[in-house]
Amino acid sequence: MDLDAVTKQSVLHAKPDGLILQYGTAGFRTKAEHLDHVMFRMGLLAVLRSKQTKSTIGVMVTASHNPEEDNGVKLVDPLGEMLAASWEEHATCLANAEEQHLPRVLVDISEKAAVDLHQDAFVVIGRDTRPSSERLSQSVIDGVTVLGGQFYDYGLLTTPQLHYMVFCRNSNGQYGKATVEGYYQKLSSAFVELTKQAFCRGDDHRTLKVDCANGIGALKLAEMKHYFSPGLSVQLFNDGTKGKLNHLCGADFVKSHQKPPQGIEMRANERCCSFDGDADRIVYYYHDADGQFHLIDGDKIATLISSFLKELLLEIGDGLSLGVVQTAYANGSSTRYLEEVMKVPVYCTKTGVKHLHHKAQEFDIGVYFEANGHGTVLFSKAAETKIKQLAKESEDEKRKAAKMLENIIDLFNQTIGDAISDMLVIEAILALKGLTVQQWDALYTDLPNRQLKVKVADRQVISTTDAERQVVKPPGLQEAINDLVKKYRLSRAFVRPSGTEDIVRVYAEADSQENTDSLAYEVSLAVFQLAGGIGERPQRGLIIFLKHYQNHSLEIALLENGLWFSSFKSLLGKAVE
Ligand code: NG1
Ligand code: ZN
Repeated sequence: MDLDAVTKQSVLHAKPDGLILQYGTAGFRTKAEHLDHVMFRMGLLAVLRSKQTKSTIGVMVTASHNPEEDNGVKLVDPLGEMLAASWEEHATCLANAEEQHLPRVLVDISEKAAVDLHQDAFVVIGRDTRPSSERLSQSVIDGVTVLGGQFYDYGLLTTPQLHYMVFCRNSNGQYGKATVEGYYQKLSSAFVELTKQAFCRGDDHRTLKVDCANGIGALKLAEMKHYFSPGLSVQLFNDGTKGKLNHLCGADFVKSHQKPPQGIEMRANERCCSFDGDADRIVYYYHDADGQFHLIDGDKIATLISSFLKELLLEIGDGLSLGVVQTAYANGSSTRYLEEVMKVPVYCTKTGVKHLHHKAQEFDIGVYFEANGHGTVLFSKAAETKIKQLAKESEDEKRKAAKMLENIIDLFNQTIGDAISDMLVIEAILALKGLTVQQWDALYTDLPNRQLKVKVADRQVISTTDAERQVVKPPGLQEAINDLVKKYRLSRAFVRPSGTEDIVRVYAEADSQENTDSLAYEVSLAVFQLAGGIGERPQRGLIIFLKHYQNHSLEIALLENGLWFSSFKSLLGKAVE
């Protein structure tokens, strides 16, 4: 390691004094202007990780669903997975090292992780469409080159495409060709093969409206859509030509506000979906004939996919195990349906796909989805081999089912949740089963739920256990939540510090929306009081007051913002006081 060169270069990517960042749920995320040094240092770290694993490592520059002004970075491990937990600590140390300590921290990491410094290093880089992303990815490249690493810059990519590239390269092309073209071809041919049967029946003019969050998904889907048409024709909205990234659109907006994005033309009963800003999440939705909005989130996506897979597994009858992995944010109705109606084992992990992914690897076939629409399906090597063998050798019906599974394996991006890949899987299943979006939605009814954010001085004062469903610290908070939950039917609530935003998240569900909102408010207040809330206190009166208004946008602006009252006042002026 040429530490002098590192020191010289690092001055050009100097760390702002006193800035401390944490490698969180999905890497580092904050305002773009604070990230230059982090990018440079993640370039350095990617080289060390590449030398240590003797593999290609990925670096993705994105802040997913965060506002356009934010940015972020995460490293992708050799199999296309999220960075190993022990290296997250190294990432945090390196990002926070003061300038003069940087060489020592690099040496420390190399020693602790037994990095062979003579080994070659190769890093691949991708970025989303944020205005800051190009400059920041150049800082990553500066970090890679100063440590003597080789790199390939893919430029604009969705996050899951970068994960795919990393795995392709490390599997010597066995997983697929490490090009954008290779990605399009792999997924599209699996989709076309899988849906042949359905489209022969004449159901060959499926259309789907896609809200692309004004992000990278629009560019990539526009390139890809010719590969799978005419079976499926997608119509793109919020394609980035006019609107701002993630602003009033995208999967996160639709899920958290439980309403359609702006900029999409929806007709009654039409199937629509939204990607998030880096196209690793997807949610579906529609308006019914009465104009009521229906959201089909990650939980219902997991349910559709699991029931389809379960049917195919029964047909091949080979005893392969199927499990579903969720987080505490999964709607209680979905868990009940999966366990009691479908008789599928369900597991709960901490928030963040790395946790779900690892749990899902314990099954022959592991389905994992976060309620927000981030998820995929993993097939073990043994399951894949078995399925491939049955697709060649077995008799009619069994062979047909095995062939479908074979194509499904190729259609899923098994490295990480992928909005494009998930969309194609869902469209294939709906076509094959002849299901409408309404029939899919009717599998079960979601319990009313509400997510709120509370601002506190230091969100790390809250620590949790039991897959984040129970608070351990600060004292008294869990007892307060327990007492509040007891007041309502079918109720559940939990709180946890966000790993991507400087807030505490509150989740509540109960038998009615009114009770859910009351519970969410009361829990927010408990957090505010017991965990050092800052700014204005959550206000119950305003929620009740708002019920007299039919305009949902007012209600949402108020509820979503930790500083509820001020945003409310700014919308309606003195009239509300
Ligand atoms: P945080 O901010 O830690 O809650 C959010 C999502 C996660 C995950 C990450 C990464 C919720 C409640 N949380 O994490 O599920 O997707 O962002 O993007 O949706
Ligand atoms: Zn994302």
